[in-house]
Amino acid sequence: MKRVALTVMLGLLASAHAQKVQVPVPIGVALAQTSNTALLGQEQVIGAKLAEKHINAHGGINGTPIKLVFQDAAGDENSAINAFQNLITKANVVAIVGPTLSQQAFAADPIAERAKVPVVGPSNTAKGIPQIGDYIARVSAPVAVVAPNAIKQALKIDPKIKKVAVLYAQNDAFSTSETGTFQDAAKAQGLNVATVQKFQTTDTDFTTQVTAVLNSGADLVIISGLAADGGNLVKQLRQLGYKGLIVGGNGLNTSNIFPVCQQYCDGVIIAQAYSPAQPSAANQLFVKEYRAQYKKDPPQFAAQAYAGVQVVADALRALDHQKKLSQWNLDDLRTALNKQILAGKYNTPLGEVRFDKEGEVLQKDFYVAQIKMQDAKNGSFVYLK
Ligand code: 1QQ
Repeated sequence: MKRVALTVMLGLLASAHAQKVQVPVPIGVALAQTSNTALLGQEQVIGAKLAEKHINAHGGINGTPIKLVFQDAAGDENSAINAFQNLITKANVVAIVGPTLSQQAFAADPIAERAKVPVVGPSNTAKGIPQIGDYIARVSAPVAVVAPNAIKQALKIDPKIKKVAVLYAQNDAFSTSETGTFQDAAKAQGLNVATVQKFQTTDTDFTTQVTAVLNSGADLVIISGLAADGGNLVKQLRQLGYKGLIVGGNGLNTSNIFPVCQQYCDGVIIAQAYSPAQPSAANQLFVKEYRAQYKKDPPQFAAQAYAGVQVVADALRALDHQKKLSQWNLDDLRTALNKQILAGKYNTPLGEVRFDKEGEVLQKDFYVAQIKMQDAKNGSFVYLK
């Protein structure tokens, strides 16, 4: 009797370690589906789902379909940690695409690192993300590479700009990282940083900061925050009389800010790591499929989430060629998948993408867009030359 019980127990222990890879192949997606951060996350969910549909319509992983397992990571650290834990231990995913914010990545990515589960960050742009661990890569180019392009464009539009007011959300890791880049880039362009103002991503009243901006005599305002706070800040800057150009960072990079700043969104300049005009076949297919469903061009966050899922699927396909996925045990596959992700080259909507040995994305083309509002509701991102 005792021996039977022991054998059963040992068997259970062994099976936990020799877990097979499920079919369809589960890929975790931990994005902001609720909270204010969903203004950014919604577009990512759309991109990830389009990738799943496209991949499975084209034979999946050499005939085996993938299945995205969504866990809402909302906008805070604990929700992201819970989402990661569920995906890793309950859903037995082979990899995770997420979370939405760098602030969340610094909290949740170490969980995946310890469990040896590869993470592909779809929108984490703060400095230091790939360095969280060996299993952490990102398809979202860092602020240092993307953000300075917006300042160059602002100077092209108005070469007389001299004084800059910089504002940032001090409770958000991405915003503090991006403002550092913006301030360095402004100085490198010979601009005078007249004032630096802080706020919280939860703030709704920016009277103090806007007053300081107006008093500084700045002729360029640069904002690093998220969508709701950033949108409100743009609106209040205009309502209180600021007339100069505004550069918004990546946290404002969504048409979901239109209902927040309405007609006052007009003219905001935002650097882009994606363009619908990127000429690769992979992108033109993505644009076609996105337009068919949403009747407009895909935004950056959708393209990056699509690329994140695609990277995982392409890497799985390469491994499946070596040994059918159903023959792997899960732990071994996760480790091999991480290596393969870093080794591969991917034709994505972002263009050709590779990774350096730390998991930093290597991507060629960057862009700048400017918001054009037709009225208080309808607008678009117009790409600048
Ligand atoms: C980050 C970001 C966000 C603004 C993306 C949604 O770039 O947190 O790193």
